[in-house]
Amino acid sequence: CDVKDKEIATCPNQDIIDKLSELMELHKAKPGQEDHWRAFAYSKGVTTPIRALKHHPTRIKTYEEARSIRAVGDKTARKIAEILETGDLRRIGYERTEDVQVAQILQGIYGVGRTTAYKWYSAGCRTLDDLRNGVGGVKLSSVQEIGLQFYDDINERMPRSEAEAIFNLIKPIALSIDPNLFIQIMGSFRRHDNRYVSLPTSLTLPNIRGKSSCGDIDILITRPVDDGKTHIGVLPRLLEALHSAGILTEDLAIPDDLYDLEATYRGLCRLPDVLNSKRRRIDFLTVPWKARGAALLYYTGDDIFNRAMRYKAGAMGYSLNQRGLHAGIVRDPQDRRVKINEGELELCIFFLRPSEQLL
Ligand code: DCP
Ligand code: MG
Ligand code: MN
Repeated sequence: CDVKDKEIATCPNQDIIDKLSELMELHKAKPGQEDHWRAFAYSKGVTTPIRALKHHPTRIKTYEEARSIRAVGDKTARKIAEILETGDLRRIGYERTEDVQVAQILQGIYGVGRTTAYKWYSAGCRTLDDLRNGVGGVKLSSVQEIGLQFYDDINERMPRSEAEAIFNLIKPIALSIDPNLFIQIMGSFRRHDNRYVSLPTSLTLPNIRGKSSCGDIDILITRPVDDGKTHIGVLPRLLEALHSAGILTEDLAIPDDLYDLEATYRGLCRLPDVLNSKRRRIDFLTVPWKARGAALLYYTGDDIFNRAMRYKAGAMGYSLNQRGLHAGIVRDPQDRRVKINEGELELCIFFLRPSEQLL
């Protein structure tokens, strides 16, 4: 169903996916330090089956049938059987306590994590209006204030067409600052190009992407270095120009060093010439030219695809991250997780379309 968003309604196991996802979201919102790990382990144990279910072509009818899907273990299959028999999952009712429900709402505020949400709950806050009214003497940071003000906008995904329209305004402004820039949308918007690589079947599904809706706009900026110049200095000028054009509206996270080759900016933007256009989340990432392939791969995602790719690279003796694919890494024999050297950058251009390789 994930292949194209519009197919979601026609997925034969959507009711099962909905219940399992609801339980997963409740686990994510749960309090406590040890529970943090539990939620993490749980989300790994359950997102894979959910994914597998999304791509299962027929209606599942029995426990055995659920169990026959490779990613579905005994626990998940038992939950599926319960949903099939009763149309419900009792665990959801047990987990959906008031504190978890409130924490879910509060964590929808940009800049509010689990710890803050439960602290505010303990202080007596139950609703967004409680926060606005200063219940419990709670003080919000300036970023959280923005998150509260634009709560609905930020929690809504934008149509793909809107992400594209915003990018089409930004690109010429960036190129007017430096015509040699390399600027691309990444994230769920972009499609991976897997023409040059053969992947195991388990890795081909998220490899598609190019989703019909986007949670935010992820923009990569870099610049070829053959003329001895870099993109350093472009980001601060671009941010200023976009604020002046009414495209950027609020800053959420400005990098400590705007003049670094590698920087991340997070903010809100909107279509300036559309009446009452919504605030949309936007991220800018600048990376060194040689890291552009690895950066495009990583920031196109999704995160589960990245985890699988990193694992695959590791098993082949490489190390993959958003900066590149590294070879010849020497690891501590006592603890294989510890790297003694960083290795050489083996491959820097991969998963790039020809149109993305050339300007
Ligand atoms: N990413 C990752 N691990 C994280 C966060 C991000 O691997 N913890 C990578 C994979 C994501 C990409 O960065 O696909 C972009 O992050 P986003 O949070 O913007 O996620 P998406 O663009 O995939 O989805 P959305 O449409 O919700 O923005
Ligand atoms: Mg994104
Ligand atoms: Mn993002």
